Amino acid sequence: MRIEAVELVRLQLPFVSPFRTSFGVQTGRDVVLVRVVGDGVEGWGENVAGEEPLYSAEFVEASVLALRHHLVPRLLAAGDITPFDVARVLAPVRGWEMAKAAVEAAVLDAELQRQQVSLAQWLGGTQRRIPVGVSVGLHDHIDQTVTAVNRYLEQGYVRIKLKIEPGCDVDLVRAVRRAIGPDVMLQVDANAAYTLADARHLARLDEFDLLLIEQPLAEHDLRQHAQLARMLRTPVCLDESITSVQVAADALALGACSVINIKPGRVGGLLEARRIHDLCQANGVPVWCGGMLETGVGRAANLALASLPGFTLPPDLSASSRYFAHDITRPFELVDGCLEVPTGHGVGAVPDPQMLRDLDATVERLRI
Ligand code: NPG
Repeated sequence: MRIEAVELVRLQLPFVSPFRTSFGVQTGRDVVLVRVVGDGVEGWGENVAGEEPLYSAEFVEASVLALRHHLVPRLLAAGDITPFDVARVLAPVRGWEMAKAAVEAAVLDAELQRQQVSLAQWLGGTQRRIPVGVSVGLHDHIDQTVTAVNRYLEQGYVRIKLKIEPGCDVDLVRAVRRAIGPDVMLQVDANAAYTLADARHLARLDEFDLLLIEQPLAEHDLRQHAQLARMLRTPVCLDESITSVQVAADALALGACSVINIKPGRVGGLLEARRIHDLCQANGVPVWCGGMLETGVGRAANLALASLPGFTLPPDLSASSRYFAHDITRPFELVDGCLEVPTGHGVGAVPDPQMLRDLDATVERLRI
């Protein structure tokens, strides 16, 4: 298809409650959506960059510049393209995986509207309903985390992920494990907050039968993750470190992890995400779909990805109401602990124009 115009749609969406991780507190999202128009169809993609460069180097303000000055002009100049061409067209620009992923998702959405097929079907998804997990942020007191965890379990979530940081780990996990019993799936996420010197301390988590510990060390510490993995019984999962299928292959070869969290935004798009899935599936490595506090636009695309057969662990894909009083798309709702994979053409979730107006979304239109 030929992309005739691209819009950058920007809006502020507050959270129902603040979300705290080892790298900071977030009270809402500064959302950038990419809308592409061409061949009589439109497509939407979500840029998941955060407001500050704390999770990774990419952040919203800068990724808008990358989109406006470097990525969108290349897309508009590319002529007739398929979704497979997007990554190649954008490759000369280094970095900006989240911005690139938003562009690719928007082109995929538009192309699949044209082909009248859903993203899940096109990707090769096999699951229609996905049992989902929830990510629980840090609180000031352990009791508050336990209360939040109990509330999420009552709502039906099948797996709990606890954010941890130095000073808020072993006692927290012990209290939560005691409260929920031995059978509920439980995992922790450090967001790169530890060093290898903490290895003996982190080994104290082994007794709580965790599914995994996610990203204990810094992004580039693959060799040190391999050393740590040998010292823990808890499986090590990587998130921030895995920025491409090539890094995934290196990490597995080094023994840096035995599980991978796949996020399309972190790896530059849904197609690279699927390559990581395929690599892991071929090597018997379990994967799960991570989340970046997406609106319905990104959530729908993640659900399609998470419907692929190798996604054997529950994703960080909660109901829209976990984060937002009003999502910008139709809300995703939990039914018996599951979210339904969208079946509409393309990504299967479109922003509601009235919601965009109510939120004073700004629209910047770029064309050749
Ligand atoms: O449910 O979408 C969700 C959020 C899941 O905890 C979650 N995401 O490190 O995986 C993470 C974390 C995150 C949040 C990362 C915000 C970056 C920004």
